[in-house]
Amino acid sequence: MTKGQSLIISDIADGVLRGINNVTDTVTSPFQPTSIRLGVTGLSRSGKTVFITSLVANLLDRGRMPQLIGAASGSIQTAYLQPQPDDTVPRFDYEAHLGDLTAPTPKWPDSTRTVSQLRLSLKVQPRGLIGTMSGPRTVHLDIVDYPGEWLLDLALLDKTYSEWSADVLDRIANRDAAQSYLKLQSGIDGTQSLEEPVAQSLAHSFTQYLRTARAEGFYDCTPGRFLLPGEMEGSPALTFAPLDPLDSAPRKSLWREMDRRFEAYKSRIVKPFFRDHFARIDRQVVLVDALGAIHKGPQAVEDMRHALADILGAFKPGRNAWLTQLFRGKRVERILFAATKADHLHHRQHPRLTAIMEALVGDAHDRARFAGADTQAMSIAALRATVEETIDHQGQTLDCVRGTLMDSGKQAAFYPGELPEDPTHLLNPARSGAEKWLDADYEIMSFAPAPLTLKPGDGPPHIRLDKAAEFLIGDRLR
Ligand SMILES: Nc1nc2c(ncn2[C@@H]2O[C@H](COP(=O)(O)OP(=O)(O)OP(=O)(O)O)[C@@H](O)[C@H]2O)c(=O)[nH]1
Ligand SMILES: [Mg+2]
Repeated sequence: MTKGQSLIISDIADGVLRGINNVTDTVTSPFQPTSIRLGVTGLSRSGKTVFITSLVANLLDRGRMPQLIGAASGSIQTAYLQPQPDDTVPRFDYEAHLGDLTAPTPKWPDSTRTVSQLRLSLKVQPRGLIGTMSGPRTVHLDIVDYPGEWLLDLALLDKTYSEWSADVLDRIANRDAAQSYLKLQSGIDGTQSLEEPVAQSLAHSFTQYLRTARAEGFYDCTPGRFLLPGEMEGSPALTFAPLDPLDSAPRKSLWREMDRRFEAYKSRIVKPFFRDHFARIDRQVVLVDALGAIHKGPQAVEDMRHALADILGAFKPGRNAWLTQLFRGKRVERILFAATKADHLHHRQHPRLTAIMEALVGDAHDRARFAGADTQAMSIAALRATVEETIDHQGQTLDCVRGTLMDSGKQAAFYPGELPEDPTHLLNPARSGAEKWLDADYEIMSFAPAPLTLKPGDGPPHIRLDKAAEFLIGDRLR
């Protein structure tokens, strides 16, 4: 059998398995437990870990969830954590993250670099006549945390190594951060036979470039696993880099081996992620640190808009034949785009942030809708670290937020600047390549989480987490 044939057969097998899962998913009576799989994603530092931790804490103790109808009406009777059902997926370390956030000197949780999962089960007593007759039912909520960068890798599936290399080299040609890699690459003859140290130094230098690019605010930093290697670090499937395309290269040459490793990355890393995690998601929240990008400047905003469009492309069955096969008969039903860390802004500015969020995902929004998903944009803070304060400053009143600064540990009131009412005032300069915002500077401070004293029955303070939960899963909890 040729390589091509075996690939096709494994692809069909994926599709068949998916089909079988669908059948078991849908044949559930109202009396059996149902499960919802909620995907939580976003680019690195967008707020995934804090979101999940606070969501779970606020579902366990629902005193601050009035907008979650099932909580306000009392339909949700109890909620409890359970061992998660997927034996090979790391458990989301809820207790450690909550411990960080609720310690006497609270701190933000550490960065997480891989996929993880948590099961929260809720006992729900449906309202109304039929509901009361049927008694309480159990809803298992499986929350899956995965890096948004991994969705960007979907685009690699459509490309050969040669096409990918040409694209990447073209895109990074004028970036300062890439010059050292480009110089190294241009001195390499891909037809030479493979020497592992050469492959490693190329991969190392390319990864260095990706890291710098990420820090500078570029979001098109694929292959995603280069930045978040997890347990794959150092493996051949992560030891490749783009080389100038060649018409032909001899067997055992560096170029041929890079080609082979690129294909291995696709089949051994990208596809299993989509098959085992992505294709099973029912509801999805995409977290976006829009304020962070605005603070970095127009180029970061434009780049984030592109990355979001690519991320959301993954939710459109039909874009990729292999994914369509995998999704057969199933789709992500609801997608929430949430601008996180809204506690950096006085609530008066939240509608503006939401409008920017809506405009940022504009293209992506339509694409997802096209696939039949319900979508919504919102501004939220999963963990509120500030209080609002209006101060007089040189005869002007300023709507500020007050919190503990990360750097100094001191309390300070802070005015972040005024977001424009019309989001195009931000997005247009970004799109047309402006280097700086013309009429304003948007500051952003890093606030430490505030020490908490929680009343019994209350979860941690947040902004609109209940509304987000209602949109995502509320219909199943009434
Ligand atoms: N003020 C405020 N800051 C937040 C909030 N959520 C997240 N942050 C900040 O954003 C940082 C990143 O949050 P995480 O939840 O760790 O983000 P993540 O997406 O899990 O990050 P990675 O695991 O590195 O991909 C935190 O360390 C906080 O500084 C929030 O609701 N309010
Ligand atoms: Mg995280």
